[in-house]
Amino acid sequence: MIRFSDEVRAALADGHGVVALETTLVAHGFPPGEGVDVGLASERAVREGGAVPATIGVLDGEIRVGLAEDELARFDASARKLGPRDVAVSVVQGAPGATTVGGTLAVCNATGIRFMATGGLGGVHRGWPTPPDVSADLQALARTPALVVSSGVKSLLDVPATSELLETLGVPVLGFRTDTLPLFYAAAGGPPVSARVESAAEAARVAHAHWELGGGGLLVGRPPDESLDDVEPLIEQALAAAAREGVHGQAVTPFVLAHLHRESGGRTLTANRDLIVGNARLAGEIAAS
Ligand code: PSU
Ligand code: MN
Repeated sequence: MIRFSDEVRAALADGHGVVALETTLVAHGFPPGEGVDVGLASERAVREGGAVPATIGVLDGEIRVGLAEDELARFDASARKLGPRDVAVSVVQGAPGATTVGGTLAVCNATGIRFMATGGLGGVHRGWPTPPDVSADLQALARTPALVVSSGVKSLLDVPATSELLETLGVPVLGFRTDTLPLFYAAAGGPPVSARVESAAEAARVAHAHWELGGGGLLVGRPPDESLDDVEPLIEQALAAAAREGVHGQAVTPFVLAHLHRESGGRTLTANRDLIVGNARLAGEIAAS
């Protein structure tokens, strides 16, 4: 049911650092074709960090851990979005499936991969409990002994509420050279992290100690290198447009991202790509140490 690339299998057997990468952002986070470039750039960044990338998704009824370029290109907008509960169904029914952070972590749990990188974690949606939408990413992170590097949580969420829930779930939230959780596009202004770390090696030591104690997942928040501080009004505009047009559930994120990319003249698109690649590099460094 699970098929590893030769490289990932060898890396896991040798105890070499391996960093899992998701396919939902490849399939649904960028305009057609661009997601694949972001995925490939992330893989290169993990290698630059000193680790082996393992991009994860479901193809032809198998969970694939480590994908070739032509396989990665099959994750387009027609792929199903797979949260933790959807992976088994996608395998049995043979439908191509792009794993979210939570879906990817479910595969990490099954395969012993301890590190992952992404753009933004899912979490508590604004206005909770209407809609009563809390991403399965949070529970998957709480129960999986893996460290996820992100630039905080998705920009369209209720970030303080998500931060509270991460505390409830016992997930350490480490700020990478910052005291606050990055707000995805913006570096500053988020809720406080539970601890600050100054280096990849320090993050790795904290993760190791947390797992020795029987702990599960950890989040490392890395601020974007270039902070975009004027996106919040566009996010509110995009969410209002989504509500007006009856867009809900899984369709909200792609709708909002497309709106931001359009209304910002492409600035959020560049920022999104850069932060994902930067997070992959840092995850590679942490995995390597
Ligand atoms: N952040 C982005 N773009 C995305 C996602 C996050 O900027 O496409 C994806 C990730 O795969 C994340 C998922 O795991 O959205 C969460 O979706 P939901 O809220 O439906 O659980
Ligand atoms: Mn959701």
